[in-house]
Amino acid sequence: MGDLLITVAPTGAETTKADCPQLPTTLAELVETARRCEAAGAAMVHVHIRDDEHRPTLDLGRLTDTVSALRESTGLVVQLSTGGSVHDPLDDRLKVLDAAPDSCSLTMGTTNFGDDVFLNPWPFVCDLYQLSQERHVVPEFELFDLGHVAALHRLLGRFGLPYGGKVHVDLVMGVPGGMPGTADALVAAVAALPAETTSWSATGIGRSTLAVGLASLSKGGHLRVGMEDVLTLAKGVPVDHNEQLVSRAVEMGRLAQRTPMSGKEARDLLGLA
Ligand code: KMH
Ligand code: ZN
Repeated sequence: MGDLLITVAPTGAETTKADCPQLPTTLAELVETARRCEAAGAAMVHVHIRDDEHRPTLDLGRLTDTVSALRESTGLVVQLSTGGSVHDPLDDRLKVLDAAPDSCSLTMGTTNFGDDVFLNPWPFVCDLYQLSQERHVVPEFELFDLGHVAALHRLLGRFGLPYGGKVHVDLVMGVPGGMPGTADALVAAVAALPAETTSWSATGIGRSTLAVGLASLSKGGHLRVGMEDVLTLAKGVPVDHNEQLVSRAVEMGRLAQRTPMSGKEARDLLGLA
């Protein structure tokens, strides 16, 4: 029985193919990545897609094809990003649910994002949450800041539990503009989570990846890793394939006496039918 959820976030919307040719941006590359990451120990994939020029897109046809291809080729829980890129309009981000993924990310508030702003106004958060309930998509609440934890209390208080009855949270730490990727910040955020929370993971951006991963394991949390969040294994050592990050997460889990869960076990954890 697995007790460690490892989510892989293989692509993201921020890194260019020109800067990082090994980033999986085509559907074929994404499927190959997903298969290898599942074999290495991942149970969920957090998906951003790209167009033919490798630019971030929320094209509905491509999203739908991506969900189908990942379902055909893997047993992973397929989570589509509703965050997209900082340039995506809110309406397009709502339409992501038309692609009928198992899960969607749902960020709980606006945050400075490097030099940009990642916009998540409260009415948009409410609309997206209610849409996820209607469409039977399980949200993963993305918390970039302690204020987002408070917003999650408010959302659950107003609209009740997500589809499936489970509350799964991901702490996204170390974004320039959000909470820092430190053990202290993780402990504070976990202590403030709503009582309804049934599982939580954490990811540390860039160099905070190891500090956050180890802190998460020591607090009994789950792990998200991937090239969306970090592009090096150590200073000056680039990630060649997302599988390396998943394998490292498995190894960190092994030291903490945790066993990676399968996609099926992850479905139970997240309340997916
Ligand atoms: N690309 C970021 C602006 C999500 O996937 O929901 C937002 C993001 C969060 O990656
Ligand atoms: Zn994302």
